[in-house]
Parts: sequence; C-alpha cells; structure tokens
Amino acid sequence: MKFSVKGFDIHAGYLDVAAQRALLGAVRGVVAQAPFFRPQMPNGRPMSVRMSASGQFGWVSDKDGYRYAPSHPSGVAWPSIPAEVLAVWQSVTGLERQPECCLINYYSAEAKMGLHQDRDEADMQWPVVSISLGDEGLFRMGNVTRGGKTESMWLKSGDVVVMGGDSRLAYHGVDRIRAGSSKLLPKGGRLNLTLRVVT
Ligand code: MD3
Ligand code: FE
Repeated sequence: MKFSVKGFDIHAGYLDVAAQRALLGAVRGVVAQAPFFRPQMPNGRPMSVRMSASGQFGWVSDKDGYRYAPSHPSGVAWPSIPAEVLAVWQSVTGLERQPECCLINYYSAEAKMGLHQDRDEADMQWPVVSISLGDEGLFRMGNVTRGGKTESMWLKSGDVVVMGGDSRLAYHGVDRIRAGSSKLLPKGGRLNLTLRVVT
C-alpha cells in the first residue's frame, strides 16, 4: 500500500521477493565492477555505510570533500544503471527523464547514517527514489530546515520511497538496522538504492 509521511511517498511492499532477488542480482553485478568503499566524512573518519554506484555519476568523498564523480575511487567508470532498477524508477515516477545516478548504500548491523539533506544535485524539482533490500532500517524523516519534530518508520525489503516536492529537501537519516529481519541477503545487512537526476 501507498501512504505519505511528511511528504515522503512510501510504497510499502512495492517489490515482491522475485523482484527483490532480481535487483539483488543486478546490484551484485555492479559491485563486482565497482566494489563497496567507505566514504570519508568531513571530520576525516570513514562513514559506517559502505557505498558504490552505477550510472554516469556516483558519489565520492575524500580529503577534497564530497561530490558527484564520473568514476569509482579506483578510477574505473561506474557501470551503467541496471535495467531492473530503471524499471522501478519508470513505474513509480512515470517520468521521461532517466536518473543519472543509482547510489548503492550497504548497512551492516552496526551502520547508520546521520540526519542530512541531499542538495548536490543541480535541479531539486526531480524526485529521488529509494529502494530498500534486506534487513529493515529505521528511517528518520525531518524537515526542510534543521530541527523540529521528526517521524521514524521501519523500511523493509521491497519498500520503495519517492522523495519529491517538499520532502526532496527534507533532512533524513537511518538510525539503526534490525539485524536478522530479512533472509534476502545471506550474510545479512541492508542495501538501499537511491536513484537521482544529477545534472
Ligand atoms: C530525501 N540514504 O543515500 S534512503 C542517501 O536508506 C540516503 O540509505 C538513506 O539518505 C538510506 O542520501 C535514506 C531515502 C532518501 C534518499 C535520498 C533522499 C531520502 C531522501 C534525498 C532527498 C530527500
Ligand atoms: Fe540522503
């Protein structure tokens, strides 16, 4: 079912297990070419979340700061966004415009992501689509400005979230992972794919 929390459109149970497995296979193909790495935070420490990407751009962060970049830290170009992933963008947004980045976040049981805004894309009119796979993650949704009330919900494997309109610039983060809550990933953990128009 579809519902809205603070302007975030949540499609709970959007992907059945077969579709989740197909996406997982596609992600494995990407990370075989572009292995997970731990981006550096502004304080110089590595993030707990491991990242990779596909598409014309991925997100990298190092001593020079963070930015969208056309290649993996190893220097290889990011693989193209898998067709199965583009199909989710198409069915949930109906847009002609294609995403240029599919960021892949992997959360081990201990990983989390602090509250932040995503504002490095050129045009915030385009939505961001998020696909959750594997263990459940506690997603926190805030406001367009820092502070104020937040709402949290557990995102489960197969859930798809569309961030458009006011929610596009809202603060958000992932507080914790419920280890062992899904059997999709044999070694556990949570994968989150975010599809973005960058330019
Ligand atoms: C709201 N990822 O990669 S997905 C991120 O579960 C990120 O890995 C989280 O925040 C995760 O930047 C949350 C939901 C999400 C993703 C992108 C957004 C919410 C967003 C961009 C703008 C507004
Ligand atoms: Fe984000």
